[in-house]
Amino acid sequence: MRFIHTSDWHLGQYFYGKNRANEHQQFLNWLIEQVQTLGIDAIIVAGDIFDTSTPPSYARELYFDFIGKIQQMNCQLIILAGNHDSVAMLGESKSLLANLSTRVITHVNVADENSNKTNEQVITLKNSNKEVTAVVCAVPFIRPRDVIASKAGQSAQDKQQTLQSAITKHYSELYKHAEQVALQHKTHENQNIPIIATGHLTALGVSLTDSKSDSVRDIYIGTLEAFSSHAFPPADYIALGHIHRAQKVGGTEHIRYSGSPIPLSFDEAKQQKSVYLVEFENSETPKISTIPIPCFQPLAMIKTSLESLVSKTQALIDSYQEELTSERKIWLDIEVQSSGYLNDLQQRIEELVLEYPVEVLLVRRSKQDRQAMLLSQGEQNKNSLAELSIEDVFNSKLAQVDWQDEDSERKARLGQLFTKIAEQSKEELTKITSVQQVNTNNTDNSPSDEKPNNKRISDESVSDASTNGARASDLNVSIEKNKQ
Ligand SMILES: [Mn+2]
Repeated sequence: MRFIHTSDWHLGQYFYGKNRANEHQQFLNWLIEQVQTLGIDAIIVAGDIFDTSTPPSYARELYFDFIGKIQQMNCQLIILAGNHDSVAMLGESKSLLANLSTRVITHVNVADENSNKTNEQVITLKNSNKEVTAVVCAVPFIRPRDVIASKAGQSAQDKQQTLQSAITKHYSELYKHAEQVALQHKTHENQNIPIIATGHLTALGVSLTDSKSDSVRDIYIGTLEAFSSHAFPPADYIALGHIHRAQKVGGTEHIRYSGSPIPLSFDEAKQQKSVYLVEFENSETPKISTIPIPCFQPLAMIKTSLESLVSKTQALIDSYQEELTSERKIWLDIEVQSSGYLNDLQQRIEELVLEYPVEVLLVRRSKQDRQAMLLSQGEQNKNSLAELSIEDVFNSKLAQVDWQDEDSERKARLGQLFTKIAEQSKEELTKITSVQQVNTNNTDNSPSDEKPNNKRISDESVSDASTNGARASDLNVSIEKNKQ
């Protein structure tokens, strides 16, 4: 019995204005080749099949095409939902796919002693003679509400404890069930039917850099940061997903993250992506090997000053073993140091590397640069806060955040919401001012020479509002620009 463990495909990922369709297509073709050449009986995908809950059509097409091809090869497929997947979206084709040797598990069903509810998550893998060769405890991403009823007044630590025990309990019940199934299918005394478990979570022992990678979204915020690997049942292999760098967990051999097949953020650029080939012969200890996945799209990060950008780009290209062409360019994330306050930074950089087989996807200022810029802005602002519009102030607050490209929508929305609130407040203010003015006019018995004074106040507020309005629309324009 041999199966491939993979996870975190993130089909449909939108990446700084690019999509990953080409890379994903090549990966899936490659995976089909492995199934063919290595005689694979099953593939386990441990969550995050899609990048979002509403993946684009091309991503769904990749998924269904792949399933169609795999099914023709007598290979079973187990698909687990991850935290990025939508239970509803993955679930809608579940019954259809069950007819194509594909089992899709979207959410956990907490065991009810009197029902067979856990059955769905206990899956048997069979060989071509229809004999059971392994039993899988198929556990997808566990949403806390699926396993625990939240209790009011619980401290964060209590909640963490409750969730840890609820997940442990779920695994242990499934495992017991799997043991029974394995026993039932034993054809002779010495046969060992291995039990495999899956999961989509952060296990204790995963490095902080891996769990805080740009593309790994936090799960269980504030409740359970990491699941203790000792709490897993004694399965013969545990196929995990969620962390994008391939690794063994907690000093064990048999608990592993396969990692994602393609780098999903620039901080994963240097990782050799792979899948695991897990083989059970007649022993309970599997033989595990790493199958490296070819790089379908090179990504790189360059930290540089504007002056050494060209030489660093050249060095990067020189270090590149494979052929780069106008079709095959390196996607770049450039972090610029000491670039002053250039507004046209992105444009300058693009002009500098125009001749090279690279494509600049992301330009960032170094942290020190951003801080220095804010400091000097702060100095200027100290003297002139009175001259700033509220939009200027909000804008400088936005500038303090290290926005990634995928945040651009959020940033734009924040800007829009702020503008809306600001407009509303200004309207309120104008109303109050005019009411005050009317009141003053009505009750005012003062000589007429003081009237212009009132008028002056009201004019000021009107002209202020229009100036601010103009600046607010500037803000929108600059946000729109950032969106590109
Ligand atoms: Mn993921």
